[in-house]
Amino acid sequence: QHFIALCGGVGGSRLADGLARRLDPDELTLVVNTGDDFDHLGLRICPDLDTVLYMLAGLVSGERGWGREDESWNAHQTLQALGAPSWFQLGDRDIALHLYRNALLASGRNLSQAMARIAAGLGVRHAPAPVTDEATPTTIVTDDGDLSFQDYFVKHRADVHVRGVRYGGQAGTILSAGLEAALARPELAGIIIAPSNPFLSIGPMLATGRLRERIAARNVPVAVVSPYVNGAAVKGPVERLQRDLGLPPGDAGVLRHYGDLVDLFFTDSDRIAAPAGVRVVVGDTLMRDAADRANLASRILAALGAQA
Ligand code: GDP
Ligand code: FO1
Ligand code: CA
Repeated sequence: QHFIALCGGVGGSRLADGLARRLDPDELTLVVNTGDDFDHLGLRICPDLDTVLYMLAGLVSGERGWGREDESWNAHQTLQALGAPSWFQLGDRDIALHLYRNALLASGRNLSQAMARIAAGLGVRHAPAPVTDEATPTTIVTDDGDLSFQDYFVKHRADVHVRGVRYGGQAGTILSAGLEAALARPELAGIIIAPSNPFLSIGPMLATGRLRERIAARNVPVAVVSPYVNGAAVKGPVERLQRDLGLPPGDAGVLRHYGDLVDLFFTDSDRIAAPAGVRVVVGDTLMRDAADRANLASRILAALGAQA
C-alpha cells in the first residue's frame, strides 16, 4: 500500500507527523507546497518544507509554528544592527540549515535532492518532497496591486483585502520525481489533503503540473481534513480569504473550493450538508500533541482501507 499526503506548513506538518507515525517511509509520500518559497539575503527560504522537516525531526517551535524550538538570534540581531532588511527573521541554527541547502543547490542538486540530504542529516526517515523542483511563487492580488507571498503573509500579516491568488505553478510545470513516482505506484491506495490552507498551501500544489487532474485520473479515494476546528481556523487567514474571495464561510467554502476532488471529508462539525459523492467523517480534528496527530492519521487511514 502507498499513500500521498499534500501538506502546507503548520496544519500540514501536524498531519504529516501523524501519518509518519503510522506508515513506513516506503508507504508514504509527503508532498509539500513550494508557493511560499523565496530568496532572502541570498538564501533560498522554503517555509513549508522546513516546517514539515523540523516537525518530523521533533525540532519545530511549538508557539511560532515555524523554525526551531531551540533557537538563538545572534545573526538576526547583527543584521539589524547593520541596517540589513530584518522583517523576516532567521534563527542562528535555522541559518545553518539554509547555508547547507544553498550549498547543495549551488552544487547542482535540485530541491528534492537537497531536502533528502538535509532530512537524512536530521535523522528524518520520511523525507518530504517538494511538489516541484521549479520555482512556483504565489502572488497575492490586492486592490493596491500585487504582493509577493511573504510580503503579504509576514510584512502585511495577511491583513489586506485579497482579490485573488495567482499560483506560480502552471500546467507545464514539472512535478518532482518523488511525486511522479508515487502517482505511478500501482499500490497507491489514497490521497490525503492535510488541513492546510486550501487557497495558500493546497491550491498552489493542485495548480502545479495539472496535479488536480492527475489525482482525479488515478481514481483512488481522496480524503480532505478541514482546517476548521469548532467553526474557526486554528490560525492563519483562511476565514478572511473565504470572505474576500466570495466563498461561503467554514467547511462549506472548503468543500466548494475542492469540488469533486473530495471523496472523504474529515471535520468536527456534525452540521455539514455533504455534497453528493462526499462521505463526511465527523470527529475531533484538533492535533494538540503527538497522540492527537497519530490518532487522526489512524482514523483517516482506516477510512481509506489501509492495512495496520
Ligand atoms: P502554513 O503553511 O504554516 O500557513 O500552514 P498550513 O497551510 O499547513 O495550515 C494552516 C491551516 O491549518 C490553518 O487554516 C489552520 O486552521 C489549520 N490547522 C492548524 N492546526 C490544525 C489542527 O490541529 N487541526 C486542524 N483540523 N487544522 C489545523
Ligand atoms: N513567519 C513570520 O511571521 N515571521 C518571520 O520572521 C518568519 C521567518 C521564517 C523563517 C524561516 C521559515 O522557514 C519560516 C519563517 N516564517 C516567518 C514563517 C513563514 O514564512 C510563513 O508562516 C509561511 O510561509 C506561511 O506558511
Ligand atoms: Ca505555507
